[in-house]
Amino acid sequence: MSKDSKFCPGCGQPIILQTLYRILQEQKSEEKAVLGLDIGCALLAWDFLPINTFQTHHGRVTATMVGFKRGRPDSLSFAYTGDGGAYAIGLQSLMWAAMRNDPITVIVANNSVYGMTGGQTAPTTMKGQVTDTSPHGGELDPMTGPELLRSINKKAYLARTAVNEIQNVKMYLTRAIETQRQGNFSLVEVLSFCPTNWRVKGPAMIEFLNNMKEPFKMGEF
Ligand SMILES: Cc1ncc(C[n+]2csc(CCOP(=O)(O)OP(=O)(O)O)c2C)c(N)n1
Ligand code: SF4
Ligand SMILES: [Mg+2]
Repeated sequence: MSKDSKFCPGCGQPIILQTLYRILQEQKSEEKAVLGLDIGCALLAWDFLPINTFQTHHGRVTATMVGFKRGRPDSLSFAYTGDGGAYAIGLQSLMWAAMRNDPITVIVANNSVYGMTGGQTAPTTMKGQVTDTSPHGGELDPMTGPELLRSINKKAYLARTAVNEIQNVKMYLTRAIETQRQGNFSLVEVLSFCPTNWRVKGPAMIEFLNNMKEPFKMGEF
């Protein structure tokens, strides 16, 4: 089904990608799908699934996949990105895609840090969360992407779940794909394990993820 993973052991991102692929298989849509990858640990998915992929620059995957969809309106266009790529450097193009109601599906793996570059503070870093660049704990409430986009697009499908709620990952991604097919914008944020940068293992990893569900509300918005 997929090639060897280049993600760290325990990373949540393969769960998201495998779930997406399973849905595409069930819908017999693998050939229509194109997966755009942001820079960040998303790039480790470049040959993970047997579907066509695009590699883009950091924060540029939404704009790239909007362009792809315009060129190939019959495709299923996915922008796969980390929280930093979506809500920091890529926020402008994400907001404009939502404002224009571009019919693509954005999937955000939210691990609350800049994972690939060593775990620095991101817009999603939680109040009190210690990172290398917030040694005394994050000072702000984290940015909540789906809630923000709701205020600028009433037709979009916007949801948040977590990699340890696999049924919802599948259900929300399915609804997001259906939304794209109907011609509207969709975004699913998935809270995802980053044991390497959280510097936790085993049960502590699950506890960390579950604690994220306090500032990041689960559900459809
Ligand atoms: C224009 C640009 N700025 C900065 C970087 C360095 N950079 C690479 S990945 C990354 C952070 C990725 O964090 P996130 O988007 O949350 O993805 P994650 O690795 O956590 O999955 C940064 C800052 C870059 N590659 N390009
Ligand atoms: S650094 Fe974190 S997000 Fe990146 S592959 Fe490793 S566990 Fe996954
Ligand atoms: Mg991240």
